[in-house]
Amino acid sequence: MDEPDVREAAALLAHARRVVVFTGAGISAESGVPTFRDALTGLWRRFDAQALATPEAFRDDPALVWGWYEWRRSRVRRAVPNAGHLAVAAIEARVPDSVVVTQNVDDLHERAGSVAPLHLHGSLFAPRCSVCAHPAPAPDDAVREPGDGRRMSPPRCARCRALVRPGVVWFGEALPAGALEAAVEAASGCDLLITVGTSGLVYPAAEIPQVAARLGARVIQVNPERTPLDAVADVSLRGPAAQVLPALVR
Ligand code: BJW
Ligand code: ZN
Repeated sequence: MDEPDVREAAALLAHARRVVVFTGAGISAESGVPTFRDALTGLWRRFDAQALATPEAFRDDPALVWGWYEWRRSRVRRAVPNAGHLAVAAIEARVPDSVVVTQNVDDLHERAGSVAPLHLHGSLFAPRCSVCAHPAPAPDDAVREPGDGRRMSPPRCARCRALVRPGVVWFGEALPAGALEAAVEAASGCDLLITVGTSGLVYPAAEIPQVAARLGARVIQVNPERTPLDAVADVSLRGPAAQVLPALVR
């Protein structure tokens, strides 16, 4: 991480009035939650996205899909927010007009103190009916905890008896309209967007930093690797979020 770049980014933040923090799996990596596309540890390197993260996968093998998400949920339950999540909450506290937009399905922003982050890809903690969308309680971890890849039958809807599904957004599904609209509106009106720990490959979420840049906001990127979002970033801080973000709010 280059010191002049950190100073430039800290100055951009100090002068910003309306801030959007846009996060992806990388911000939770240092909490032990695996990302999707990292070379060695990414979930999509070990698991087949088509067989786990599509509506067709759930239709064809609901127990495989439910068991995999229960395994992911149990891992997140054991994880704790890191210094990156805490720094995001500190930015929110410092800049009254700020919005956290996350692609993550974990709850680490909330547990770090962020108020109502917008979850573009849903949540591991909000299962719902696959037919009538009635919300279902997240199962009690103490009762059943699946291992890596263990199949598990999903519960049934209390209202219509159809299968309950994970409350996440799978490939080919629409994003929650309210969250997406609020995110686009925040990105359109901000003067600074900080993108953290995302590969910027998944659409329409990856539009959010692009919308901000197009409408004149400055963009800071925090990521150890280059991404397609380098093209819209004014400053790219190439380091892990839990080291870089605290340096911006010191
Ligand atoms: C660190 C770090 C550290 C590491 N500190 N950084 C072309 C072809 C085929 C399909 C499409 C296409 N164009 C568009 C599509 C559609 C598709 C899509 O975008 N596909 C692309 C992959 C090509 N999009 C969709 O299907 C979306 N829906 C849609 O388009 O609907 C249309 C529609 C409209 C109306 C009606 C109906 C339909 C939905 C996308 C849903 C994405 N879902 C997932 C899974 C969620 C559930 C689950 O968790 O299982 O969301 S996929 C996965 O990717 C997850 C993430 O939120 C998302 C983004 O990943 P993210 O967060 O960027 O993670 P990584 O792993 O990619 O990157 C991590 C980064 O962190 C890396 O850069 C590291 O370097 C960095 N890092 N350590 C900081 N310590
Ligand atoms: Zn139902």
